[in-house]
Amino acid sequence: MQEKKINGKTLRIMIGDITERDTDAIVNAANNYLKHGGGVAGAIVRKGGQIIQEESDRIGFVPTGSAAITTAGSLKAKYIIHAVGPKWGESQEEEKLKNAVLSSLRLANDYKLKTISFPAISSGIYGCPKNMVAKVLINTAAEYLKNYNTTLELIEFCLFDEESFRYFKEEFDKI
Ligand code: AR6
Repeated sequence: MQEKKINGKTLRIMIGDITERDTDAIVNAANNYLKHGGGVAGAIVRKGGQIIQEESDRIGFVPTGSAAITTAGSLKAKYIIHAVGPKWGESQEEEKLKNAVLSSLRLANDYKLKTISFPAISSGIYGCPKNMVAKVLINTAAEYLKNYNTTLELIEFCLFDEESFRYFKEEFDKI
């Protein structure tokens, strides 16, 4: 685990299973229809319960680059923030990814949350290059902490594998 202070707030990178995190919110790497089948989305619903899918179904469509919020069922987190990142090859991937992160952070602030944990959105089934995802996620979070007065005290990136962690660490070290 590695941490940095930005504007008195904490930016953290770590390796772990995001479904185990006890942050106020965990972010899900969702699709436009919030149909949580595979990847981190599938793991969140399998562990947290069908209530997460039922609440998601009531929300319906979420545009790419946006986010929506549900409760977290039986997970330790209080909320799931469902962020929709781009699929690699659909155009303007970096901008959409940045917007998905910013939408998630704004939702967390609206709900007055203090802690949030993100996975490497779009870098699994959606096929975006891990170095691009690391750069956009780390820089968006760092700029947000620097420039906005937010209720958030901790933004964490919970990476599933060593390779993803290395890409995030490379960007984290540049901050
Ligand atoms: N904890 C942390 N990270 C995880 C976990 C976990 N438990 N499980 C996987 N990852 P993906 P996407 C990592 O495919 O690319 C779903 O079907 C994984 O190693 O979950 O945005 C959705 O419903 C990778 O680095 O999300 C969408 O249809 C990262 O999480 C689609 O996949 C993201 O991988 C979204 O694809």
